[in-house]
Amino acid sequence: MNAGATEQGRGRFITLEGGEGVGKTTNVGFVCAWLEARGIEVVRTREPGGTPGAEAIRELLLDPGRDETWSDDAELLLVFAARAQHLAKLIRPALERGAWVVCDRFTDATFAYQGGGRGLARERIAALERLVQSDLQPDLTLLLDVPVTVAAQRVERRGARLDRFERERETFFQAVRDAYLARAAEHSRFAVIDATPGLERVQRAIDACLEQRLAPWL
Ligand code: T5A
Repeated sequence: MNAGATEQGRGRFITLEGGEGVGKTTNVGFVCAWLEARGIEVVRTREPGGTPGAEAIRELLLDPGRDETWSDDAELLLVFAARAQHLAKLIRPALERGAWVVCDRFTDATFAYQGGGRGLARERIAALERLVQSDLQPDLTLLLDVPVTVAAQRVERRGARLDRFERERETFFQAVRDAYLARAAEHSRFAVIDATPGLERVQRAIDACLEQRLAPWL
């Protein structure tokens, strides 16, 4: 059995969440290195995406240059189509062989963006969550929380072409942040990390959180 696999042989599922530019991608690497240093096999992945088919759906979702805009329902279904493929081809097989999966965004992003941002009813999202995931949920979710103005400055400083979501208004990002914080208050698997300070301080906070929250499984 891999180091870190549970008695039943299943690995653990860790997700990183937060709005645009809060530092998820940067810190997914930190979490993977933290686990690998403890001898754990880690699969690093992201949503939307993670498999060739799901990455193709990601392109459809993020491309700002399309003539035809997605309806809110079409966007929701595309997100879950990508997730169904990702779960079937990558996440579930990895967990079943005892690897740990570290994923940049998962279904909490759907509740935050399609629910909070677009205003879709939570029950509609929850129905698709049940259909696609059954009872699979992350074991730990790190929510990187940053005021929307600070996150916007980071995205701007990075200087890359803005995707379809990054072109939304500030009220959209505020609604996304509020939805994430509300969700974190409801589910004990969340740890909220203040990601406003410099990277070194943020990673010290993540390190302390992983030490505490993963101790029972290591
Ligand atoms: N989406 C996704 C939905 O609508 N529904 C869903 O269900 C799912 C799964 C995906 C988009 O899809 C939407 C949400 C998203 O809009 P994405 O590219 O995966 O897009 O997500 P983004 O948030 O756009 O990813 P980014 O790469 O822009 O942001 P990250 O990953 O949070 O930030 P990162 O690590 O790239 O850092 C941004 C910049 O800040 C610096 C970094 O060096 C980088 O330059 N930085 C810091 N600077 C100062 N202090 C710190 N502490 C810093 N941490 C990072």
